[in-house]
Amino acid sequence: AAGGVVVPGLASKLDYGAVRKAVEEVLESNPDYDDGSYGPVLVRLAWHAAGTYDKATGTGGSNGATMRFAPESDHGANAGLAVARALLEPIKKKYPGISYADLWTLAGCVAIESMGGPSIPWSPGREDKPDGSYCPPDGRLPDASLGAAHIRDVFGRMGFDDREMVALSGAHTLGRCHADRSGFLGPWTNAPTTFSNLYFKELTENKWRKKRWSGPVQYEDKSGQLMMLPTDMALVWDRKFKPYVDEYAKDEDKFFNDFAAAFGKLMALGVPGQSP
Ligand code: DDH
Repeated sequence: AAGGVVVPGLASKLDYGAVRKAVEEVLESNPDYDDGSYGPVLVRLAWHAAGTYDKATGTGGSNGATMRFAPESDHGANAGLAVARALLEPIKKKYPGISYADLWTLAGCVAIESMGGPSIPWSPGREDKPDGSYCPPDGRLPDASLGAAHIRDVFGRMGFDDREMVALSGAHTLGRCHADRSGFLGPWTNAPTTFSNLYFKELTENKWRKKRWSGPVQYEDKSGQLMMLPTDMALVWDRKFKPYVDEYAKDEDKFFNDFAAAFGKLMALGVPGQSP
């Protein structure tokens, strides 16, 4: 296969359609989990595997699936992602020819597509590293308590521009915060298992105020049911981010197109033959 597939004979014979189907089948396999879908946590696994990339040194990124190992598995930002890794384990057993790194990223893309999102460009070719000595250092993923400068530091390090940063942030239309994982609490939208531009609509059309509680600073709407992180609010407070938020709130097709390109680029960072 094209793109330097690393398990010759195995990966080239692999039926990626069958792997995709296997991922689709686990998404809603447990109605008691969160909002009834593992989709959001699978998207988060794919993003945290990839979002450690550092363009300057070529280190980190989804290639390697180093989050299987300590110390990366224990990094605070990755709390809760063991759920997603364990969910994919039977699929890895059934299709041993796919690397963990390919499986995690593919599962994130399939989850987005199955929840109604755009189709994400994805190619195989990631190779698993053998141990934790390849883990990226802690602190490469964003800190939700910070602001626009921090978002630009972190995503600029991966090679993204302002528009891409806002587009990627739209993934928060999915899923929720868990007090026992990040300390934050609640979903961003009332449809957390449907991929849409609702996050941007909530950001621009709803009213947000600081939540009064003993937890970390977060924002809530009048209902008290929906939330925003400080980094989410930074997108409306920053003069350069805000126009993209407005654009995506108004034009879901534009959001889908930009998100698909940016998420596909994220999945490819540091992957031999795929990274810019
Ligand atoms: Fe996120 N995210 N994220 N996020 N994220 C959380 C949950 C989810 C930040 C912090 C948090 C992206 C960007 C940022 C998803 C996808 C993406 C949680 C809650 C925190 C905190 C975790 C928990 O308690 O379970 C910050 C900060 C940023 C930032 O940009 C500054 C991006 C780019 C993506 C992406 O996928 C492209 C998803 C999905 C979730 C929901 C997970 C779940 O279990 O539900």
